[in-house]
Amino acid sequence: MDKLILTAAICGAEVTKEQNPAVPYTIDEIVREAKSAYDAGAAVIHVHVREDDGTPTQSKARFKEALDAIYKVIPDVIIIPSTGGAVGMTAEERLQPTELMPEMATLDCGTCNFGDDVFENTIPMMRAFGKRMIENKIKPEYECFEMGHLDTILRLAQRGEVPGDPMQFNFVLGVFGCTPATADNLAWLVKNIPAGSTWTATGIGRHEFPLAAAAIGMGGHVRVGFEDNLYLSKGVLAKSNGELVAKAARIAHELGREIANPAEARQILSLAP
Ligand code: KMH
Ligand code: ZN
Repeated sequence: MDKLILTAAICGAEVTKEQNPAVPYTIDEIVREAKSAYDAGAAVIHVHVREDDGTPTQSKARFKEALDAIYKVIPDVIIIPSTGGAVGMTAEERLQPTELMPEMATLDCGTCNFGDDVFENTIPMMRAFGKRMIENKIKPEYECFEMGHLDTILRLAQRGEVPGDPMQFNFVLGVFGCTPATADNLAWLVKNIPAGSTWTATGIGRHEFPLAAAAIGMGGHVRVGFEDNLYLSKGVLAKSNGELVAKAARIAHELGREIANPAEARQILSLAP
């Protein structure tokens, strides 16, 4: 079994300081949270950015500021900027961070309900995102919120419309309106990915750690962080992303799975060293 890649989704676009005061908005706060996650064992940071007042933005300038500031403190970390942004943003808006030529970026694999909202990812949008990532040599992290998203993205990959093998999937399970976070659903998804692919599991809310434990046992990788869950345990807010990463690392330790450092994670993900 490969070493375990821990990803921290430190910020997201939807969670607020009202829900947990440690949610980062400013560049300094984003760096603080990235560093806490890295120190606890995260090799990968999934980044969204906000205005200082918390408003989500996909501004290229704001992403550049955040990425530069993170790399200054933790130069070897792998950063996966979001092209999902926040519900309601246009494709052009969402694509801005790809102009910075990151080594990876998320690519969302289909339209779905997202709580009371609809997260729009039409097939023409996915083609446009895939084309941009092929042109800019960015490895996508394919985010699947629904079972059908996997088939959609595999068909686009077969046609060469999005980057192909080796593919990295992130199965985000438990969003209200999408596929539930069960081990059964995760197993079905994993069974249907091409040989040689890598995958990460993300459980939303109280499902974060049970799904992480399943993924650790199955040989997959794990994402935790404020984007997905604000609590360390029932009723106890996490003080930092680092606390959430440390908990995932403890579970891995108990299950005998070693944690990958960024260089090892780059190798597992077939990224340039
Ligand atoms: N904010 C969600 C609507 C991504 O980063 O690619 C979408 C999202 C996905 O967070
Ligand atoms: Zn995201």
